[in-house]
Formats: sequence, structure tokens, C-alpha cells
Amino acid sequence: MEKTLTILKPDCVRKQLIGAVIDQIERAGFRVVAMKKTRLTQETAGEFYAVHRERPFYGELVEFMSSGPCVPMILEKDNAVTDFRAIIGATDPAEAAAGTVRKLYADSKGENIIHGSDSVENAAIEAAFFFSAEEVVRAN
Ligand code: IDP
Ligand code: MG
Repeated sequence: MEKTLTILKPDCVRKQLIGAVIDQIERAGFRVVAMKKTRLTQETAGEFYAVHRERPFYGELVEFMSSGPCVPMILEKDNAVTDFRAIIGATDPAEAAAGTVRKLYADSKGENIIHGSDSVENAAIEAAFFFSAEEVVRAN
């Protein structure tokens, strides 16, 4: 079964949308195999998004991701990476399809509620960033 890594971002937690978003994720057929609430520092947020280091929005992104608690999860489903990107929608909520998580809840391209890995390879790297092997429990 394929895995992907998601983060309910600090805006999601502030808006008290943790439950609503997890409900949408589970209804779409994903199983939560690891979950925690944590807070990134500027250093760890910068490390997680290191691939964007040269982008103009990097500083803003690091500030935002370290601005409050977040909820990383490992999700499992057939075709998890691609199917999850489909249910969260485009990075910019203005461009996201109707019914997607970002279209429903996000305020802007920066504060866009949720992260989803962009490849199976990155999903494994990102999962290891947040979770030890003991914290990953196969669904059911
Ligand atoms: P993704 O989250 O849809 O994969 P990426 O291009 O990988 O989008 O960007 C990572 C994150 O950086 C986005 O989710 C968003 O929070 C932030 N971001 C991306 N582009 C911009 C921008 O143009 N302005 C501000 N923040 C941005
Ligand atoms: Mg990305």
C-alpha cells in the first residue's frame, strides 16, 4: 500500500479545522497510519522546505510554518501520493478545484491549510522527517 505525508498547517489548527479535514481525508479512503501534533521551529521548518530555499516566498513560508502547532500524518491508500494531491487541490486556492481541501478552507497561496508529498520518494523522506519507525502503525 502506498504512503504519503501530509501536514495540517498552522492555519488549519488555528481555524479549528483538524477534525473537518481529517474527516474529508478518511472519507476519501485514506487510512491514518501515524499522527502527532507538534510545532516546527524556524530551523526545522526551513529544513523541511529546503528545496524552496532560493524561492522568493521561502522566508514567509518558514515564518508561517513555525507560527503555531501543526499536525503531520502519514496516510496509506492505493495511489496515495497522486490521489491525495487531487483531494487537496492546487497550491493557490483560487485555482483549486471545487470541493478540494484548499478550495474549501484556504485563504491564500501561502496559507493554504495542508501539505501533501509530491512523489513516493519524497513521501518517504518527509515521513522520516516527522516519525520514527515505531510511530508508524499499519492501518487495522
Ligand atoms: P504545494 O504545497 O502545492 O506542493 P509548493 O510549490 O511545493 O506547493 O510550495 C510549498 C508551499 O510554499 C505551498 O504549499 C505554500 O504554502 C508556499 N508557497 C508556494 N508558492 C507560494 C507563493 O507564491 N507565495 C507564498 N507562498 C507560497
Ligand atoms: Mg510541494
